[in-house]
Amino acid sequence: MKQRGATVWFTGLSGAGKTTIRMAVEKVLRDRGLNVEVLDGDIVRQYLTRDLGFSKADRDENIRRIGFVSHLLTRNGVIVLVSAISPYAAMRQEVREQIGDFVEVYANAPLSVCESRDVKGLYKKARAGEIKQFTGIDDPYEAPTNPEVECRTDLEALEESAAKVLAYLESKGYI
Ligand code: GGZ
Repeated sequence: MKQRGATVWFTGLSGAGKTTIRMAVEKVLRDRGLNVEVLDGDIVRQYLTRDLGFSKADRDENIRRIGFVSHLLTRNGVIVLVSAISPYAAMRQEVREQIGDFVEVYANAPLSVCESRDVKGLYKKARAGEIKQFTGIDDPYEAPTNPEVECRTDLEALEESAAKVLAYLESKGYI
């Protein structure tokens, strides 16, 4: 039987754990032999959306392109794992409607925690004014109000977060 596709869309602040959970989920899905593809914001921005910056218009365009590719893959039976800050609720809604089989995962950690992790030193630069329009510092993040899965990455272990996502996908028959 042909695999049923879905897009699992990880949204959240920089450093909230989107990519980390995505990688844990990805490993399980690949181990099960499923068709998986990954669209990760910082990689996509080196290729598909290389021309874009971080204004609202550019972020919207970034999400629109990621959404379009996700739509094509999803309808061909791929499990697509997207991680992008995707700060605007209206754009997330737009891609949700386009894709249909859409699972929103909110990687939720307080800004103070994301900032203290500061894996790439970007928050420090944003606070120093060296990076402008940094999400959570001087640019908005509209938190999901009704995500399919919410992972409190400051409170729960990575395994717990990944298990929640997998359990949801199983409950819907995607995997
Ligand atoms: C937010 C920025 C910015 C600004 C560079 N604001 O944690 P990271 O480093 O690896 O991931 C972030 C990535 C954000 O790209 P997205 O495509 O996910 O953003 S959006 O969905 O809003 O289009 C961060 C880095 O790029 N980065 N400048 N100003 N994050």
